[in-house]
Amino acid sequence: MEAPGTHASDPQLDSLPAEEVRIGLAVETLKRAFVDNLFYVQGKFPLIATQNDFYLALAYTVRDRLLHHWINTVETYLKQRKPKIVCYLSAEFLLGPQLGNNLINLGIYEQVSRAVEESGLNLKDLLEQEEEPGLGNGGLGRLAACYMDSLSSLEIPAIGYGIRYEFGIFDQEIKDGWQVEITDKWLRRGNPWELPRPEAVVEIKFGGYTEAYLDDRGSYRVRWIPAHVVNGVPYDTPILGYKVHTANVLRLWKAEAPESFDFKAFNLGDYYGAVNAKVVTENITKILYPNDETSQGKQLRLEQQYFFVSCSLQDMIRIHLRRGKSLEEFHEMFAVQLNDTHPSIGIAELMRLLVDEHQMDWDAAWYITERTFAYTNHTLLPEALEKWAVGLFSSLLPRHLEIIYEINRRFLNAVRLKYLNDPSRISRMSLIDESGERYVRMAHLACVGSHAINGVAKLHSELLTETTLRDFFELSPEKFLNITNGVTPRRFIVLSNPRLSSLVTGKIGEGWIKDLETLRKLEAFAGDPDFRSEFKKIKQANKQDLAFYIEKQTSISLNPEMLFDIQVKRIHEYKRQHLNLLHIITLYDRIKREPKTEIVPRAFIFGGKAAPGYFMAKLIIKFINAVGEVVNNDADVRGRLKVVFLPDYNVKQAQSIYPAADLSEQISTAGYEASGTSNMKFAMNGALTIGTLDGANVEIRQEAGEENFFLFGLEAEQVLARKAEGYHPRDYYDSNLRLRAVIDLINSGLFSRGDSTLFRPLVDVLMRYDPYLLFADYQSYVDCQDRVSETYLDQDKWTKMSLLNTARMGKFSSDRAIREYCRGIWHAEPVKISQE
Ligand code: NBG
Repeated sequence: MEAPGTHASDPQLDSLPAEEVRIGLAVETLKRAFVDNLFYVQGKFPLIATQNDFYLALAYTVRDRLLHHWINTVETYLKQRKPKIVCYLSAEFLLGPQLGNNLINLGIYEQVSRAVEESGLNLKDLLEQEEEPGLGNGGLGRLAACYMDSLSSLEIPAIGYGIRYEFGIFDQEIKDGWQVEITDKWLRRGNPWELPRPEAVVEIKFGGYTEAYLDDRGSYRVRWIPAHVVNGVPYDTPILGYKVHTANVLRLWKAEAPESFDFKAFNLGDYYGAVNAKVVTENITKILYPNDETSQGKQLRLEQQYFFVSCSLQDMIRIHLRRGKSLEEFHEMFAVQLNDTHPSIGIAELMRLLVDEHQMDWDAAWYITERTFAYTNHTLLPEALEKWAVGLFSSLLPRHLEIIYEINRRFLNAVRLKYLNDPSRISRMSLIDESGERYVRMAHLACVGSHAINGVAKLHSELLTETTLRDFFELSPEKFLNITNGVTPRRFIVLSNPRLSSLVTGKIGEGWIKDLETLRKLEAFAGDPDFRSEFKKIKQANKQDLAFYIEKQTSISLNPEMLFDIQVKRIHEYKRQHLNLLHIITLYDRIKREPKTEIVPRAFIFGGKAAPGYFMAKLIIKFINAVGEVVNNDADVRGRLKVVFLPDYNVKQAQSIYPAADLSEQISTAGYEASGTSNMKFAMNGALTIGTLDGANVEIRQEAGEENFFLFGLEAEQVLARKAEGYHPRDYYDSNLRLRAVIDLINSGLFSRGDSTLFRPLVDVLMRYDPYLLFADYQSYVDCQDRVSETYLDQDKWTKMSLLNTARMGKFSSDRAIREYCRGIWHAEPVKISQE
């Protein structure tokens, strides 16, 4: 590699004003800034710099260009005392790599690429260096990140509040077909995108007890005497909107032990004790819980939730008072969105801050609290609904428990007034579950303390009002609404699929990037064979790239002519990766019975992490790899089927997977997937969907047109009916020869080197209970897959369908979703940030 030629003393550039080096966007200026940063920030010069040094130098160069937007933004919000600020509270923000996205949003991808090239380096290589902040599990955390992008792009004043986990979601390795979890040390080499703000530290209390007292005016008050105190230090990451001057902030909190904390122990000679206490305190923000859609009631998790929520609310109050406002107006200046129940303790915390710390009356405080919060529900799965044992709650947050009891007392009185003589409703709706050991029900707290409650896709929102939150819907139907999820086209089309982006922009201009509905204009070209052939070439090129990457990672080679059939998402029984496997084994069985049979060559690509404690999910990963080992190496198959498990699925990988997919697997049992968001990203990039009528699939199919979607399986209502009438999976095994053959092959040990017990747990669950109705949907799925293969034979038809999918996915931009939140819940308006 050639080393960059210039550094701080290039005579040609010496005349640049200092400020210009920090903000200028010309290629020459960027080159100068790049070497400057290498020298002054990294303390390196080109000859001894590593690729990572170059990456960091470039990241700082880009950050410089973000900073003045950011400072202008903050200044504008502070000066104009008016604009309402949206605060998005989320325990997870799955940001993905920052550099590429910032280049896109700044509109300087091309210049920077040239500047880097002229410095003898390659931008792609530098982008590869970035460790992504994996501060989320899956869809919920990624949604929060997409929403931050849209908030800034739409120029809505916003702050994202969350946790700065030292270790994000684990890295996944595969050993002998099994998942192995490796600590994600994403901060190891520094994080150039964040700025610590130690001056904005806040104090968070834990444990202890409460005591009543009379204040100066003789009023009854409560004071919380904590057992210990933790400091919350904010780390800020600027989130720039697409080609606007708005840069909102993502403020993530880190727990630190207060200085004074260890003094006493230290003076007594207990050096170890003093340091240990510090370690324990700082554990709060050490690690992200790697469970998706389950809640375990672990103390540290409640500590994390309370910690970041209290930090954030105290921060909001500080900002509010600094803007010269009174607390009575708090709800007019802040809209706080609860991303699932994880931050719902905020309702009790805001009450505590207003009543205990700011001496407000209960009723006035409640009025403000209810109008401040809104709650998004992301799941109907009962195992995901958070509840905390009352004992744990009271030892950690004694004052909050009192407040929750008081909220509950008043709430249940209102329920009693409305529904006379309905005690079972009272116990169903109570914030406290008293059916056995007593628990605080966080979803109930969220419903009672919010003025708006939304689900994340039409079907999901309907099911919420009919099942999980039915009582709350009956009590206050006006609170409920649907806001279907969306994803950002900046990251998931412009950055991920540059070939498609330039084809589209060449045809219809670049307006689609900010107004995705204009992709509809592409429909006019669906009949144009030249355009179709361009479109198809792009898919092929993307498939070639992915095949190259897969071969590097797994040594499995894929022919890009094969149908790329992809399922990437967390591994979960309800998502039914194993239904996909049953289909693969069905095809394999066909070939083995009749090796000459005609078959459309397919590459089945899987990716996704399993929660470390979720045995079935881990067994599914092993199963995928085991089937791959047999199928990929069987001479009869002649390479026509390939099965790949791509380890360590994350945002970076996702960006090269979506553009290369022919077929998107969205095959959850109807009624179980709240929305899904990968379904949107695949379809935007021209993948056809095979799916059930679940989550947002319903709306994707509506938009794409029924004829451009492969539908199979029972509908949500039928699933419930089938369960109610008594479901017997074994009947399907007995009556369906193909299914039986598949199950028998698994049981024979064919995929487990003769060990007929390895996959028993999976098969047993299917044969006995099959809670996610794989057997009931099996035939419909296989038949539908046959239609997929047949359609793929007609490449021209396939390309047309694919193109129409891209053209019709405008609805699923996160910009649309954010506009709906602004209009329907937050009542927030855009604020223009000027360049200066
Ligand atoms: C997930 C749902 C997905 C949905 C995302 C984002 C949780 C609790 N829920 O279907 O399973 O797309 O949230 O809304 O992670």
